[in-house]
Amino acid sequence: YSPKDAKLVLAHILFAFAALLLGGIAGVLQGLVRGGMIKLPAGIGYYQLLTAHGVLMALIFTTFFIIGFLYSGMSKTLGGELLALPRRLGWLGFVLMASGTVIGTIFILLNKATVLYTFYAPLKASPYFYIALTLIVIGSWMSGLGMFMNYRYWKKTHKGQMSPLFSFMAVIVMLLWQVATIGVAAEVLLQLIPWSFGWVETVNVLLSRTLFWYFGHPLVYFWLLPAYICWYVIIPKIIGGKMFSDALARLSFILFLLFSIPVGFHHQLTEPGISSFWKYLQVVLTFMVIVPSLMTAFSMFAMFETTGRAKGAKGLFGWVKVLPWKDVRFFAPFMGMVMFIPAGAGGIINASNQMNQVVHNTLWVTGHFHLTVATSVALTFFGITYWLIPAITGRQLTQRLNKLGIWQTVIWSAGMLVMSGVMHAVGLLGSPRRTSYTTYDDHPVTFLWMPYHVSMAVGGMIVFVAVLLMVYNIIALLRAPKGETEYPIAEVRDASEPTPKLFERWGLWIGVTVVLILVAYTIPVSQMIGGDSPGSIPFVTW
Ligand code: HAS
Repeated sequence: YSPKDAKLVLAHILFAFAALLLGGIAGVLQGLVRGGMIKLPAGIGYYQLLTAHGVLMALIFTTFFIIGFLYSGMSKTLGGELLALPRRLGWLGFVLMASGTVIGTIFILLNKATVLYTFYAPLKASPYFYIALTLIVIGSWMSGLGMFMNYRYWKKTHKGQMSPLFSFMAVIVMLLWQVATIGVAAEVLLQLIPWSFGWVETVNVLLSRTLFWYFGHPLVYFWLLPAYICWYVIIPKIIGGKMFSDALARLSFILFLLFSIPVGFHHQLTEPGISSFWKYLQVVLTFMVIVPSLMTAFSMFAMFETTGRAKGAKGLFGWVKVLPWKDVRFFAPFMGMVMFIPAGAGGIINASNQMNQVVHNTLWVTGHFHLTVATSVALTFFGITYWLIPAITGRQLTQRLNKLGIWQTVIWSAGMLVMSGVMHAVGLLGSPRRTSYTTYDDHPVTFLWMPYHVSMAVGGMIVFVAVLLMVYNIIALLRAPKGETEYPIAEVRDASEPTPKLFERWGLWIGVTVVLILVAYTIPVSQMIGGDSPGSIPFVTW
């Protein structure tokens, strides 16, 4: 593996795990506060810790890990080394994002940015927190630009050839990110920074939340799709099989590009000021974005079964027996896949308007995203880390480390299962999300919820043990004996259909994406800007 590229990738991955550790500490502490089990010293607040937890885990751990992983696969599949300029852009992106993270974290720790990871108005942070976020977004754009350039060069020099699947998927992920972050950039630059500096007195809350969710929903697919890259491209190789279909994989990613963005209103179904027609339209589009996940589930089952049969497995479920259960590179992402079945079902419940009225703003939603991003996605990222670090640093994933990895996966899965399961249950009993013990959980009326909150904290402590073990494993991976570890990239099954050239007509897919966004957002956003949204009071002074 190219040593220069290895440095860039490793910097991202290690930064990501440093964020995971800090975010994990904040996470377990806020869980204990919420369970009424500890009191925080030195004026530290529950919401402050919750902000640190959400920002460091959901925004920083994921973004750094994803950019590092995508760069690694581009280097591997586009000729074995990145071009000089894309690599330099990668470093520029890293420095900007890292500086933004440090500044942002300082402001959160100073209690000057206690605005939660969604940071939408009317909660107000110090302007420097928003500037820090801007640095992170601009940094990520630099990295995305680097990847697009490298990909374009490959296409130019390989006229008429289909690009390697990993790189195709990486480009979709970064395109999705590029289009989505325009929303949050507009919110931060045009609304939050001027407002927090005091240059303007009011802020259009409805518009700010809409711009946030225009970004916030594709954000969740920005987390999910790199995990899908692992499921489609890496896992078949690890289990000694082949990919089910290149065409199906590409189509599912294209559908994510089209349908991830015009769906933000499903986070705003209880929001006054958006007419039910536009909510309805975006709910329909939300159900469209479920399709590529169902295609992925089908593809995974098909890949497991064809591989199993090639190995001589018999019967309906014979393939289960021949899977490499003792290999953490498979086991961790597989646990992620299994958990994604209930996690996805929960998402479909959330998206259904009537049921959303029951679960919105309850701990059910927190349970949903701990199963999706913190279980399915995180476990897949851990599974990747176990081979990626040794593969790029020229070391071995020893049997001992593999075993520790399996333990770490089991502990993480068990803790998350307890925590998320309980969150779903107590959410249905009406327990609100993002509410500290002292806000009203200590009121006698809430006695029904308290045992659940204590169980959540216990689940959180189990997960924290897995965070510590992961950090230990990473240090051990960096010091593992020298040797070779494979960067696993699967081939496609011989019997699969050829991939239509149409799938690489980028202009077409970007064009359709833009049209869908315009259809879903133009009229409601113009109503918000004009101040004539149905039933809303859009201008609030805070
Ligand atoms: Fe979600 C809220 C709807 C997926 C994350 N979601 C959130 C929030 C986050 C989040 C962070 O419609 C909270 C935001 C906040 O702070 O307010 N979500 C959905 C839907 C899906 C979905 C329809 N969400 C995700 C993913 C996330 C994520 C993925 C992170 C990575 N979500 C919502 C809605 C809300 C929401 C509403 C707002 C709620 C509210 O009121 O506030 C879908 O994409 C899900 C589709 C998934 C599937 C599952 C396919 C299964 C597969 C696994 C196959 C397994 C195999 C192994 C092969 C249909 C691919 C099997 C082997 C065996 C042996 C069994």
